[in-house]
Amino acid sequence: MSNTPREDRPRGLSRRGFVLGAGSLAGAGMLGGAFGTGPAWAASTSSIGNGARVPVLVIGTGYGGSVAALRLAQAGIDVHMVEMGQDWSTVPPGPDGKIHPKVSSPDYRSFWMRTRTKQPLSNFLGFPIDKAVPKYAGILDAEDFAGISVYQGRGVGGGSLVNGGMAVTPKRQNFADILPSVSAEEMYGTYYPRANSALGVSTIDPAWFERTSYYQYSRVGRKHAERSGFDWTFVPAVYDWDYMKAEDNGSVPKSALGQEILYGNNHGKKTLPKTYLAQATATGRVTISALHRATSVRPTAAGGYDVVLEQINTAGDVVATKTVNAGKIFFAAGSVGTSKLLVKMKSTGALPALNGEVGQGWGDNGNIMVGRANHMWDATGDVQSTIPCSGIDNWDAGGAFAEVAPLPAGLETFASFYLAITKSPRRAAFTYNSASGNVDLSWQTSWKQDSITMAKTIFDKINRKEGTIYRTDLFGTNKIWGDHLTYHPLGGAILNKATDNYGRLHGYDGLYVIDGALIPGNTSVNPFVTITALAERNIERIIAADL
Ligand code: FAE
Repeated sequence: MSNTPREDRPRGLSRRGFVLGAGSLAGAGMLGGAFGTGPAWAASTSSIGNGARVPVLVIGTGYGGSVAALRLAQAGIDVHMVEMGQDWSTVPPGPDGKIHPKVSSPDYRSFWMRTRTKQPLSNFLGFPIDKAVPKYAGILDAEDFAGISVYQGRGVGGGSLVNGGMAVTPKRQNFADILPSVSAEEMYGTYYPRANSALGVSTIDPAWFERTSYYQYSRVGRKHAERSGFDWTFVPAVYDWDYMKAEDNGSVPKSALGQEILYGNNHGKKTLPKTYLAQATATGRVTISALHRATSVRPTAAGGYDVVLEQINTAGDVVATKTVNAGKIFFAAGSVGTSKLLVKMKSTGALPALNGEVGQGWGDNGNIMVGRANHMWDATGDVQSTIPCSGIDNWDAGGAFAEVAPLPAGLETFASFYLAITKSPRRAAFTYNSASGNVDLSWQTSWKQDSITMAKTIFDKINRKEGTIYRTDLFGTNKIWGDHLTYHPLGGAILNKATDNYGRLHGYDGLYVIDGALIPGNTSVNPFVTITALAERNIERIIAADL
């Protein structure tokens, strides 16, 4: 915390003062069952000691890790979680008096260890909008590989802190393509419902949708989709819709309606620290060490595994290196984090018996972004909710499912903006680079052409029908497609290949993968509900059979 740039800190607000305030808010939030009262949540962060022995270590606190921690704790097993990012419930407010800044004004809190922002939309009206920031353990990592930037959440709660909250269960008819070795009957009968309920998924009130000015952009998106003959559908989310309505009538502080997304939401969103992790820490069996990065795992002669952890400060300096021993380890560092660790451990001889599937099968969920320029009579609104609530489904005919996404610029842009998920067949591999000591990813930027072709099955048709054109000013000068990134990394330790059919890594007893690394590159929709449901399925089996 001491590395927060002084000039960026608010005057008169000490960290201690904030933490006390946060505690009382947390109490109110938990008692009332309201998700609106953020950013206070059940924090139970500690700092694990060098030489500690724990029955179970979970590396990462995103969806997979949080499911594992809760279910293990409920089964009576003590769990320690390590998380390389911060526990945002203990971070002092920034110059705006809030924990998380608006999407329109990123600052040191926004990006993970960068000296310059890397906003997904890099330009506006053709002008570059990125700017210098102090290096800091911010909430969103734009991790650069040779052919793609992979955006990921950093902090206790992982991707739930930064994501758009769209909580989508894939159509059952597509499930065999998504996870071919898993029973659809079990998933749709038991684990998807369990995940949706624990995550607090719900759909917007359609009557309010029709009247609020904050979803005008979505209604314009519907009009254009339907006039071109596409299926338009509401998309469920993990935002507290009652809180959003209260934001609209001005009775509570604005979050989704106040340009908060990507760099954290101060209110309203049901992030993992308010759902799974709150329940997990409430058992008294789960502790979390934030700002601790796992760098190595190797078996010991006495049994279990030695794990090397680097404790870092908010500037990224290593302040302590610790070795802890764990009986069992759950890799839940996300598709990229888990894959990088496993590939490095196999290649450097720490875990040589991992099989050759480790690092394989990585995909970008076919992510591609695009904007369309509307006519003057199709204004999308100078106020826009940051939580998308609708999508255009052309999966069967064109291989694309497009979210009608906000462009919360605070002024009328006359733009319709979309994040499409496409059926991209491309899969990349992670490999260890012994010269640099880094893990590389073989993704090629040109592979996004498949996604562009599929997305065009929707947007070329809409443009023709509406007499409109693509925006060329959002991703550079004269550049239509946002083809340089993904928000949805998946794969690298594929279920039933690198692991058995429940996530047990081949070659070692007591090592498990339980996050997006298990999923073979595509979920046909936004992925976190599927990651959560698969984790629920796997942990149930592992607890029954292995523990
Ligand atoms: P994840 O949530 O990434 O958690 C992994 C955790 O491990 C992170 O907290 C890391 O900091 C931590 N970690 C990594 N390496 C280490 C290490 N070596 N030591 C210690 N800790 C480590 O993994 N999905 C949807 O379904 N709907 C959406 O609307 C949506 N919007 C998105 C918007 C953005 C901007 C982004 C970035 C993602 C979005 N996603 C969305 C994707 C979703 O958040 C993502 O699939 C899940 O968070 C992945 O869950 P995992 O459990 O695999």
